Amino acid sequence: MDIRRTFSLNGRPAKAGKTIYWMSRDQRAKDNWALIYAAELAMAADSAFAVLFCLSPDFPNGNSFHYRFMINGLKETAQELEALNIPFYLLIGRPHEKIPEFVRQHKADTLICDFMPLKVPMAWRADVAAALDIPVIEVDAHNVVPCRFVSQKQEYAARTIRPKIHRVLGDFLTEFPKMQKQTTVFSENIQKPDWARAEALYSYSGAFPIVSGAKAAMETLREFADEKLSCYDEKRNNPNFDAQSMMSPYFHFGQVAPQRAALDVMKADAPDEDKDAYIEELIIRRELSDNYCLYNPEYDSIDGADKWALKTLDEHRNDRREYIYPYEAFETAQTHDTLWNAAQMQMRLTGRMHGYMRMYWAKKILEWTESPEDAFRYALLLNDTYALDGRDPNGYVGVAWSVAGVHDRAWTERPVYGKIRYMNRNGCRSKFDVDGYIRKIENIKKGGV
Ligand code: FO1
Repeated sequence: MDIRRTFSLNGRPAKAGKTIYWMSRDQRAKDNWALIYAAELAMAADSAFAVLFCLSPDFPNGNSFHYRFMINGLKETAQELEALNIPFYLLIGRPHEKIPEFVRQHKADTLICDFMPLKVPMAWRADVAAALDIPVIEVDAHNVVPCRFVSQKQEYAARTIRPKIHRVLGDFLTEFPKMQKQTTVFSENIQKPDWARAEALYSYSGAFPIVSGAKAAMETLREFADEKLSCYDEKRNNPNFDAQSMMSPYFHFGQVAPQRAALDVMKADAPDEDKDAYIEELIIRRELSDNYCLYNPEYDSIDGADKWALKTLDEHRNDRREYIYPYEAFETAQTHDTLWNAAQMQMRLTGRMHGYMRMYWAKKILEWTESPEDAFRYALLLNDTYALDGRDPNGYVGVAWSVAGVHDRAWTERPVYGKIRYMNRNGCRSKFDVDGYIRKIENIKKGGV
């Protein structure tokens, strides 16, 4: 495994020997660089390795819908690992309370964790690293080009990070080694995960819009690469074609590696412009989001935006708003705009919203709230609460781009928006059949297909 993916969280270099991989963001057995590295460190010392997952109650804005989707996927991963004789332990509680004790009890020589540049997961990792006197090594198993390696500062826009990624893409966009069955024994008594207890913590009786787990993720990827990729570039902005890969919830829970998607898309039988358009979204845009969250401590607030954007929004703070809605009106899709309401209903009913509609949806919140600060908070909370792929760097950057021009440029000045890029219903009409989209969501609402 390329050690440029690794970063020591407590200054101690990795040590071959008994290894534990604390799985968190990348919740899969296949194509997982953190797991691959744990195996390498163990095998280098003829020792053993195991995986542990800590089910923590305090993931920001996580609710039972998200937790149960995640647990369903974890059960499948645990089975895959056990089939490879790799023990999977499920701890329930806060990571800094549970993990150091577990690691000491099993006398591990190194703890591996994966990379997630959000404040709470980063704090979990920092606390655990500080509590242990063995190496705690972070492996970026999510980005094709490791986030800490590709740039050591906040990048201004896609155009500034793109060359840095493309320069080394060949080094990192490689095939994954296949996990071998483990022959050494990690521990005599492996307590099985208590899934019943885990599920009892998050009661949810609703349906899931998509099936959770690595198998379903790979099927969705194959279907996308075989059937939808070849109209991706032309149709990706049209919410009536779900050409947009339905992969984002699977990426968020790490049930498939974005790198696997890139490899499969490159091999697919489709025109180059469709492949390039998808790779741009998948690698450049997604890795730009991790870069923003890693290097901008205010990624979750409008204050993280660029000065030009904050200035222009401030200058238009007192412009008359034609409509002003409280959070609840947005949450229950009760605005005057049937298109906006359809987008919000799509997110509530299916846990996802089409990429193009997300931009329109967030920009209208800017237009129909008292202040840009309210707009930012409302959009983020709605996305984190209802989107299956919420609570993710991509979600934070999506809101920051739409409401506060992050990674975007200044546009013609206008009321309320100032120089923030404007979008309106006519713009949507020019892109797709708005009435068809509204009907489609109405149909889902009535319990139709
Ligand atoms: N990751 C965990 O390691 N433990 C959790 O309990 C946990 C809950 C959770 C709930 C909602 C959600 O969207 C994600 C959640 N995650 C959890 C994973 C999360 O996606 C992050 O990628 C990782 O926590 C980052 O380390």
